[in-house]
Amino acid sequence: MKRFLFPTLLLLAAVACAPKTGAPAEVPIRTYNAPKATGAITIDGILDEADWQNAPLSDAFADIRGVDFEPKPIKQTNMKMLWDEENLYIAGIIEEDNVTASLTEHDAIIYHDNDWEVFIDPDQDCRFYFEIELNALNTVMDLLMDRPYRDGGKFYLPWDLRGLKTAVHVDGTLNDPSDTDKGWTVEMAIPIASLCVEFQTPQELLDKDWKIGFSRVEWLKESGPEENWVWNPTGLVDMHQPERWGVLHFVK
Ligand SMILES: [Ca+2]
Ligand SMILES: [Ca+2]
Ligand SMILES: [Ca+2]
Ligand SMILES: [Ca+2]
Repeated sequence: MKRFLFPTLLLLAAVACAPKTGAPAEVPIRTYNAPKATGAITIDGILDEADWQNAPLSDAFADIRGVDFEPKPIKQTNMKMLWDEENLYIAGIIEEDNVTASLTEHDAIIYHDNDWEVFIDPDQDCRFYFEIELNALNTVMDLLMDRPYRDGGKFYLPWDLRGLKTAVHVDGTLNDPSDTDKGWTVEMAIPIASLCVEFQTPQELLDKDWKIGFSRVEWLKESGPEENWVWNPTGLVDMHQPERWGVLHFVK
């Protein structure tokens, strides 16, 4: 009996990762070639480390429904990534003329504010992946998904990304609409060991490419609907399409 178990699990994983009917057949997948950091990265929201300056700037974020979808985002968003043996480092560069944030409790539903969102599936199997959201007050929501909602997935909000460090720098004034801000920057250090929930080692994870999605929720109108500006469009208003996220390649 035991020898049949492994192929069955593989089959389940393949089914879980297949795109569903009704969604666009093909979405171009972006790849980011992340350099290895040569020095320490101080998580203070300020991207003045030489490593950040040398890291490539991502493509500008587009509407979640597609790179050519109209209307296009009216505010620029980019990201950068770095890595070392301990951490994945993420920088978010978010143009914003009116930086706002209200939520202060850990694990609040952060996308009710304008936010910055990261989705990570290190082993690319569309199961057991991570979602991290934060606002301009650096309030974090982090959770673990067992699989996408479309496959009956459940989220586990009490899960916290052990050792996660995040910081935000506001270039302007927070919650003061009387002036014009330039934007906000996010700096994150994500311990690779804390993403090993499927019996991998950090080195095993670093040996291969990851799936990674970035999204920015922007409430242009208070009444909504919200804008979803993303690095790799999924083709529909739903980030929980892991096979359509971009690829993180670790440059060795
Ligand atoms: Ca820094
Ligand atoms: Ca996974
Ligand atoms: Ca949590
Ligand atoms: Ca302001």
